[in-house]
Amino acid sequence: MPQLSSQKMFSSLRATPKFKAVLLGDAGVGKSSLFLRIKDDVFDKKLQPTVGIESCFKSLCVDRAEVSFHIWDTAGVEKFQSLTRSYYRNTQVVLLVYSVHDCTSLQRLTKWIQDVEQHSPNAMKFLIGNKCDLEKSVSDQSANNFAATYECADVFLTSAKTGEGIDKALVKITRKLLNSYLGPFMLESHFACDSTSTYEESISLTKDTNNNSVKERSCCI
Ligand SMILES: Nc1nc2c(ncn2[C@@H]2O[C@H](COP(=O)(O)OP(=O)(O)OP(=O)(O)O)[C@@H](O)[C@H]2O)c(=O)[nH]1
Ligand SMILES: [Mg+2]
Repeated sequence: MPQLSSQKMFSSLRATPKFKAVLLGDAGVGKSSLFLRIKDDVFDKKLQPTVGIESCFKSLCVDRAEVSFHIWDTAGVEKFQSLTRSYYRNTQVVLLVYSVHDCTSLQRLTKWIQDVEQHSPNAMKFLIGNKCDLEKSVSDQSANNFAATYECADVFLTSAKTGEGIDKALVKITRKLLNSYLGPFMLESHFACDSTSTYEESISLTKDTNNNSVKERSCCI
């Protein structure tokens, strides 16, 4: 892999990192409700099951670093699974959602994980136990064991209904991504959100498991 010149490097460092994130999980676990909470900060208790796929952009400023997410909400029903697969390409973040109120929804995530490993093996996986406002049928221990077995980078409990845990999860996910893709030095030195700067350029970050550095620049999404 050729080294980036310092000028190119600086230019890259000034750009807003863009991450593609996909919400996956069984029907009814609350993917669209999380999507809606993240997008518009609302909860619609009459939300219809997702047909097909939908996306939105979300910008975040975490530790003075500006980051943009392109988030994809997918349908949980089996018949859309092949359509969902076609959206895995270039995904850096997979949000595996189960309902803490429904223990089968955790186990059923394995079928999504198989797909992810096949179509987007470098994506960073996060486990999200949604509906934490309801009575828990899945213990934290089971969720943690599942996360360890399937190499999820972290586990979060959220409620799309109340909003609990969502901001915290997004912040932690962003930190993990920036550290993994860019490394702490680049993060501290160059990604400060600065109202006088413009961030028009976008870069794509390909995870480099060897040295945690930017591996290549290309169009992300
Ligand atoms: N109590 C509670 N209910 C929730 C929460 N999130 C979603 N729901 C409810 O769960 C049901 C399913 O939510 P959706 O967001 O449509 O689930 P989904 O995962 O997108 O389902 P599909 O689109 O069919 O894959 C709806 O009745 C929501 O109101 C939550 O955090 N707490
Ligand atoms: Mg949905």
